[in-house]
Amino acid sequence: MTTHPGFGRLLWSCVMALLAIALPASDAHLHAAEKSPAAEASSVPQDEVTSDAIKAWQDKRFGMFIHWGPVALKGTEIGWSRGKEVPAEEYDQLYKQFNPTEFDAVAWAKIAKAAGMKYLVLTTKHHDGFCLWPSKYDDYNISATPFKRDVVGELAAACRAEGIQFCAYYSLPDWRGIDYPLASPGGSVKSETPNMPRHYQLIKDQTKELIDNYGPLGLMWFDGDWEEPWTLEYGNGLYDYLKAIQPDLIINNRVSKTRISPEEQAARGLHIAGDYDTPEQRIGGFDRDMPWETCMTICEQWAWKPHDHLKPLKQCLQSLIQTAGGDGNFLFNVGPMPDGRIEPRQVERLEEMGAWLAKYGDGIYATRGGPFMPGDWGASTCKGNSLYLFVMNWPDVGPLRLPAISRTITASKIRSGGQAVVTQTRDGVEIDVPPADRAEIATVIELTLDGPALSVTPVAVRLRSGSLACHQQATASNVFQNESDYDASRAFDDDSKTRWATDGNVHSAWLQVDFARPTIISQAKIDEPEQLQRVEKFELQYDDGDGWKTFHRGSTIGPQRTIKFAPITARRVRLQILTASDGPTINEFRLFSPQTAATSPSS
Ligand code: FHN
Repeated sequence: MTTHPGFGRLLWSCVMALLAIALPASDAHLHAAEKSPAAEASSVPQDEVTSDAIKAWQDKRFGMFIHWGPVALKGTEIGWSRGKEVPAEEYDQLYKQFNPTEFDAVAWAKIAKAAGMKYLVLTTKHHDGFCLWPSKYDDYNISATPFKRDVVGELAAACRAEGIQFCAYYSLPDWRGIDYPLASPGGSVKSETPNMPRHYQLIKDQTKELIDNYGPLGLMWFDGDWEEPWTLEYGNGLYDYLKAIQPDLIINNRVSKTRISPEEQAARGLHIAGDYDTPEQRIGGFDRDMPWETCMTICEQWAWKPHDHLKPLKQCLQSLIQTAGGDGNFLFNVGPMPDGRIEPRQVERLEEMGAWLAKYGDGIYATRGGPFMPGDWGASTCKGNSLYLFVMNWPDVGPLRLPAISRTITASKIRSGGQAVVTQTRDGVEIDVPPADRAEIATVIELTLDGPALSVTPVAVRLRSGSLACHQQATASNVFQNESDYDASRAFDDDSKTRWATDGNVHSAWLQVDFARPTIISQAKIDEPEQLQRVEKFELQYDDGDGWKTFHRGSTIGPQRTIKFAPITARRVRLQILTASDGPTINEFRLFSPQTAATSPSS
């Protein structure tokens, strides 16, 4: 390569600029959006084409995300490590060493298929500007590497052969760009030759090139909309431009401007283009109206990182189940290595997910979320007259109690082995499974209703623990910055996602509950966050009106600690933390009567 890759594009930009001057305005945009034959031929309204495509995509439920590029040679984050862990000049030369000789597109497609993934999104171009295909609009691409082969083309073909829908991720920012105004995350470094209109034209040219050469694509996954140079007008215009080229192309909301609040959008009467929402590294909220997809990394980093933390199978599958239960798709990311292989341990994790889906995938694919909304308890999905329950946590005592539903349960079966007793009354649905039959990842129970399960109104599920302390008056010696989000009541709300917390450098504290009347208890269950275990020595004390008396002494607590003791009668009970390594914090402090304790599964 005799010229710096960017030089070619600079030259092209100058040529284009001259043409724009020389040609009448009508021809200035040589790639202006012509009505594609598909669009011309289609008599079906665009909205209908889009909604049919989205329905088919939602049925797929589970996809593979791939973040890959020359940065794999450094094992640092794609885009974001440029100019940080890796000096920009060095980062931009990595392509000269990029030679993933082990790259095997068929193997990647087969790995996705074995995992139960039905579509695949590849970072064809990330924020660093490198293109994994031989783009004629930018010579900073795969053909300039020793590897030379068209990664996008090979993977698109392999996906089609395996029945996996091929999709493209494309970054709107190009921090290496000649024309894109920002040359680093957030723009602390600026381009010396900014020209956003020309960059916008490059985006249109390259996305059309991806569709023309590798399409029809399942979806375009745009990213980077949050940066200032990208405007709502650019985004909405790009959406319309691409829909005219491929009407059934699904386009995510990051094509436009996602970080304008709904209130501002309404106040300004803004239209934000995009066919679905994209919550990232978190499970989206239950929503059957706006299609959405959670994207999440199987490790911690999007691009490959040596010895990165790999998520446990339970977390991987429960994230998928909770997402489907919320009516969302789950796009799960792998970062291939510099030699072109996907890390064997990541492949193994995906195979384990595929094995689970082989058994229970009928409760995930082509389902809709609900009607029992996801929560601590688990999640549910529905399809036809079937309602699938994925129970992940059980009450401390007694059966799982679900709210009443409008349809009648005509049959039930436990899919994950063992016995289940399902009882429906006008007050609700009780699910009783012996502790020995409760599955580690999710106990799967299929209910058959007397009509379409989708017709049942979605309802939230509160996992009631049976704790006598639940929602009783709570106080504490210290609360983190006196914030109500962390006050004493959070340890008595039956919600393990909230917690009581104290200020930093607090090394002793108490957490107290007042039953308002003398109450008999014989078991406590204390849940200290696994990642925040700070208690080193504690006591359980009760006040029967005659001062505080200690009835249990311990050292560490940890997650889901169960403590049994001879029945005591008390009006107030407290956890007296005598020593802690730092500000103690407790998710839940539950107290049970001898009756409920007798049936509580041993934890
Ligand atoms: O900056 C990117 C990031 O590198 C990654 O591609 C994720 C994937 O959704 N999107 C952006 C961060 O929101």
